[in-house]
Amino acid sequence: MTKQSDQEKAELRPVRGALSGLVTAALALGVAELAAGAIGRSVAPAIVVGGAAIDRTPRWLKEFAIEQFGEKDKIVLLSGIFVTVALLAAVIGVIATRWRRIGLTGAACLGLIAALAAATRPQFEPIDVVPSLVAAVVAVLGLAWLLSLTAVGHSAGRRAVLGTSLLALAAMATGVAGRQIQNLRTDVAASRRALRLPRPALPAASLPEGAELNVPGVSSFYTKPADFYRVDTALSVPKLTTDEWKLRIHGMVGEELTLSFDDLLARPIVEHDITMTCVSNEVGGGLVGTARWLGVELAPLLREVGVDAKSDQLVGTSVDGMTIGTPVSAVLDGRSALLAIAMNGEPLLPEHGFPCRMVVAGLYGYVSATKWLVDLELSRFDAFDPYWVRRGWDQQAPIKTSSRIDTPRPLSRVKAGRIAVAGVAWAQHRGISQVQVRVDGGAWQEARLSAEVNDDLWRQWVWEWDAPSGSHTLQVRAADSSGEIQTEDRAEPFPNGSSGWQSVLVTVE
Ligand SMILES: Nc1nc2c(c(=O)[nH]1)N[C@H]1C(S)=C(S)[C@@H](COP(=O)(O)O)O[C@H]1N2
Ligand SMILES: [Mo]
Repeated sequence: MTKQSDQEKAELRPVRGALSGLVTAALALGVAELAAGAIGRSVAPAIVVGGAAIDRTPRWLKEFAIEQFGEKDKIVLLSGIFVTVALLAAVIGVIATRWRRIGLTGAACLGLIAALAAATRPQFEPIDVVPSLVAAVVAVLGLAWLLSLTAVGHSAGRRAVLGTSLLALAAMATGVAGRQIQNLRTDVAASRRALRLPRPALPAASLPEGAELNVPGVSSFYTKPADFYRVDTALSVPKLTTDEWKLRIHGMVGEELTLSFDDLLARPIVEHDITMTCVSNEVGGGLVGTARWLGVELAPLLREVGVDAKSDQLVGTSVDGMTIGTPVSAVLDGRSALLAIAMNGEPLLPEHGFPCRMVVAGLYGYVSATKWLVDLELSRFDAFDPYWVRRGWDQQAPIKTSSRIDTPRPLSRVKAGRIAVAGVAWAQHRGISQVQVRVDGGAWQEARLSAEVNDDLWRQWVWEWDAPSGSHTLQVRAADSSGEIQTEDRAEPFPNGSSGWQSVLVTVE
């Protein structure tokens, strides 16, 4: 061997090391995906690490992420995890070319960290650490093997290229196969297709005339399921079929009850129109939507199991361990409170809680709307803090009166003359009685409201404006049915929902 090629080899070493680290990490993740498929649980390393990270994300970071990435925040987090793992794997690979032991230990540690993360997940079962442990073993063996190929001797280079390619292929094959197995084992799409929605014994009335103002640019009265905002902590959409689904109702009850999906369908089916809102909605924000929900009334079910008079909190738990606490009094006071199975005539979309979720009129989603619901426990507010309450949000959170300008859009340019200023307003379970608009801080003008359908729904509004040229600020405010006008005081969403009047700046030319 010539001196020159020796030198070349030394220069190439870090590159080979980094590549070996990367390919081994990919293979470890691929095999872990297979293992997750084999045990039939959504516990691939990136998922458990991401889930653990979400649960520990400080509020400022969460708010920043939602502001920057919106509903793409989960893709961003997962990508961040993969990039981090790739960087660490490359560094470990380089280190391993010089200090084999340290490198291999590093590789094992990555898998062990994931196993640790798995063990902290709410629905943890011991078997959930298996994919991460398998990843650790594969990482160590794979890296050691690749390093042994590149180490010494004639045609080490060629063997290294072959070995690396082989592992890369195996990584892809195992990853894809693992995913496939997971999808086949729990075929949510098939379960959803197979679900024949029952007819409601009590259908919702069709919309009265004038419920929809048909002003271009205003949110449609019913929000399409695909356009409906999505807010949850689930890194991968929980998979649950109607066959597997069961709902246990227990805790402070006379007699506990477990329902299968067929049991649920056998009960009287109702249909209710409800506008749902997220507590994280900023003034003027889009985390609000309306749907026609099909499902089973919750109040009769609670009466059937016999709720202890001392129980004041109904805790819903989802299949992925989210907990949400709802006042028992709200569920029993006659308002719409449903175990919903469909939205606007279609089975729930997987991301909106298929096959069954809770919906309660008048309460923010984090205290009422458990998706992928599998457990209802009658408890007490002083005995149990659900997920968001543990993170400082209020135990109880009725929706605040709010109004939003949908058109003209903020910072848009419009032509001088008559234009429609329009939007929506909501104060669920109290109802909206009035919406007012003003320009540049002038006198408040009455907007025309759409026909009221029920007090759990938003109303559209419109105000005709003779827009003079120049820059103008439009403001809106609404009053609920008691006549109380929404407060001007600005509040951030934390800890019980935003407040304040929305201002929209437009340029008229
Ligand atoms: N399992 C589960 N259910 C959940 C959540 C969640 O993170 N996990 N988020 C809640 C919140 S904060 C809101 S606002 C609503 C949103 O429902 P959507 O995504 O169908 O619009 O779901 C609620 N139900
Ligand atoms: Mo929410």
